[in-house]
Amino acid sequence: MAFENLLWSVQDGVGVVTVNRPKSLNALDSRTVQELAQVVEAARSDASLRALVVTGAGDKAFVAGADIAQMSGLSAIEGRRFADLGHRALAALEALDIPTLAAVNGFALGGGCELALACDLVYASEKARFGQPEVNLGIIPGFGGTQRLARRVGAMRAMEMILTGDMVDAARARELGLVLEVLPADKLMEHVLGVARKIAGKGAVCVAQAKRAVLASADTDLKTGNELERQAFAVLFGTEDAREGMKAFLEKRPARFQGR
Ligand code: CO8
Repeated sequence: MAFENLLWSVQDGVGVVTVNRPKSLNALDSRTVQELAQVVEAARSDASLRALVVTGAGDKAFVAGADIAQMSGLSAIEGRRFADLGHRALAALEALDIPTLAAVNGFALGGGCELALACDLVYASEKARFGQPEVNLGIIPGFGGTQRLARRVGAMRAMEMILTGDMVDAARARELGLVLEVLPADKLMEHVLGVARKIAGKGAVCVAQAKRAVLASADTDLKTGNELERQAFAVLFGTEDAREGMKAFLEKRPARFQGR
């Protein structure tokens, strides 16, 4: 796949998508968001892909937000369309069966913070800065930030970030629960790819079921969520991977999962 504003590579079943507009700190214009949606759709229909890593080009930014130059000319209707485009792309990213990992290598602001929030696992370099600075532009987060940030860090902490527009550094982002781990800049990608490969080596069906069940916990009552877990647990006993995983344990050898 070739794109104007993204780089795309696949190695050992792990896809890496890099937002590549370094001159504007990888800001998301509508074309870039459309291309992200295309990558997500391709990832969804490629059974050989086992994990997806999202990062930004250069050493300064992950994604510094939506492209303010493009956004400045939007009417209310066009603003709504832009928000719809972003929401669709991020919802599709979140809904992928494979794990998604954000390698936040610099500024993750506005739509960039929201892109990271739509990923399952977020790792950051020491240089990363997170923020929802939309209030400084007279707008609010429009790619799911008010919802996903509040769910991930709690409503009051999300409120502080969204109402002040202040950035938080990587260490604070980790304290808030926005980031799992902070790594030296030159170790970030290696670490994230290592985690991606580790998960890629598990059974794809149980990874997908586990991901769905955990995601459901965000907006499902406990009783419904626990029932969903029991259903998924039962379904997995019909897979070859479950036979193989338990057999391999009993035979004291590594499991060879086939994803079925
Ligand atoms: N959009 C467009 N261009 C940008 C953006 C951006 N978000 N961020 C940086 N750039 C450009 C700058 O204009 C500059 O371009 P040029 O060299 O042509 O002047 C270049 O990138 C480098 O940036 P700076 O010179 O500003 O670099 P600094 O190191 O001085 O500052 C910052 C870095 C702090 C990241 C600063 O660039 C900044 O504050 N950027 C804007 C961050 C921001 O406000 N992001 C939120 C945007 S709004 C948003 O994301 C809403 C999402 C949902 C929208 C829903 C639809 C309605």
